[in-house]
Amino acid sequence: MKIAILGGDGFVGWPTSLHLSDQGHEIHILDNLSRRWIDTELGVQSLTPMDSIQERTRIWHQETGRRIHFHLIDLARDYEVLKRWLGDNRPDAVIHFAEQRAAPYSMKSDRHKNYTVNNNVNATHNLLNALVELDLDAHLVHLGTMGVYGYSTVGAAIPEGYLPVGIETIGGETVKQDILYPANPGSIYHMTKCLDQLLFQFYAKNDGLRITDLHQGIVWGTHTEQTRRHVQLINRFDYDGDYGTVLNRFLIQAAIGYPLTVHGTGGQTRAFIHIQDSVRCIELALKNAPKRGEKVKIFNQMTETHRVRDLAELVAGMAGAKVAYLPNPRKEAAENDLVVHNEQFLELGLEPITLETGLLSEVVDVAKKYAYRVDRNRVPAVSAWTKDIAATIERDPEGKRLKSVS
Ligand code: USQ
Repeated sequence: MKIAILGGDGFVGWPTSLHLSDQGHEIHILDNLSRRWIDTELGVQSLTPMDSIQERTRIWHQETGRRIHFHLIDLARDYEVLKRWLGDNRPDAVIHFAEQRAAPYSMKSDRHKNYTVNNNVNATHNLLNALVELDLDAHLVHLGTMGVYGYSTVGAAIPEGYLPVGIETIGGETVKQDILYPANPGSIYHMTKCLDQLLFQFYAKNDGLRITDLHQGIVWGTHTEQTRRHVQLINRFDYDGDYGTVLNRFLIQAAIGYPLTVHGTGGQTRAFIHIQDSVRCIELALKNAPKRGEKVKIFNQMTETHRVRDLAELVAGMAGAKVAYLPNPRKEAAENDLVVHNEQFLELGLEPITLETGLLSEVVDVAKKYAYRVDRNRVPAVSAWTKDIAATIERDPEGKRLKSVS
């Protein structure tokens, strides 16, 4: 297949590009390199040293003889350029990762809120609009989030996208319908993924676009089979307070002797998936496209759920680290349960990699190797969800941890 990977320079986009290229597909990365610019804006860098996208693809060619093509395009702003590229190349599938993906970054300021909404919603809409205009029947696979469901505990398992409901008619009968599970975003970032869902629903219904939406949990780990092949193919690894996600942060904190930064009581339960499984799921989704005219196919792309404080205790026990319980900069339930249906990928043959000490220690080893690149001042999460929360927390003079001022 000829596959366009939008956002193919990012944390999941890059290993997906390698994985699918390895399987013989013709890969085109479309990316505006915004993630690298955001590193510059924030004054942080990936824990792992990343080469330029051109250098990465050169090394891939050197190692495998296969080419990954790179096109510098801003999907949210350059609609005509995107349309021309799609019209000239007519890919069989488009994988859409090209969105600002950090919840804390999306909550930093009014500017960051605007950027996240404009970038994410326009990128998705430009793509859908162009596919229709060009009569291009490419299968669109989108990286969505488990966060569209919210994390309130209702005592029922979360279905894969659709909730069967009975609606009472005026005549008193009950009509059954499958509706999108009620959206309940916890950040501006998560809200954009909820908006994406509506765009997909409309374009699948109105224009017959074939769309798969992957509601992914928190990705952990760093290496995949292909990124291990050469030091310059290494994946990015975010550890900072905006882009680092919880388990990877705990692992790097343990590696550098930084007390593990648990927010609040650490009672939040979240869904997780290893990066290797993430790329396998994308491959499975590609092979199982919906038919024209079918509703959007939704998968829950996660393999297990864990409570944040349990993860902290696990990592602390494994690596001999301390745990710090800090004021929570986010507005979220202090405790929640989470049960998630994920049978579709299991039935398609996914054999989940679950949390096991070997893989956890591998990340700690990577973190130890590159510990010299870590700026400890960038470890605390300081983006507050509301002005009220911002007023109750502050950084200590060394910027090393949050402390309560109330
Ligand atoms: N947390 C801590 N300490 C930390 C960092 C986070 O206790 O140092 C807590 C947060 O308060 C939150 C939970 O861990 O309760 C998860 O935070 P996270 O930063 O790991 O994940 P999140 O902000 O939800 O976003 C990440 C990705 C996003 C993806 C999402 C999947 O950045 O792109 O969509 O995970 S999900 O969480 O299932 O919505």
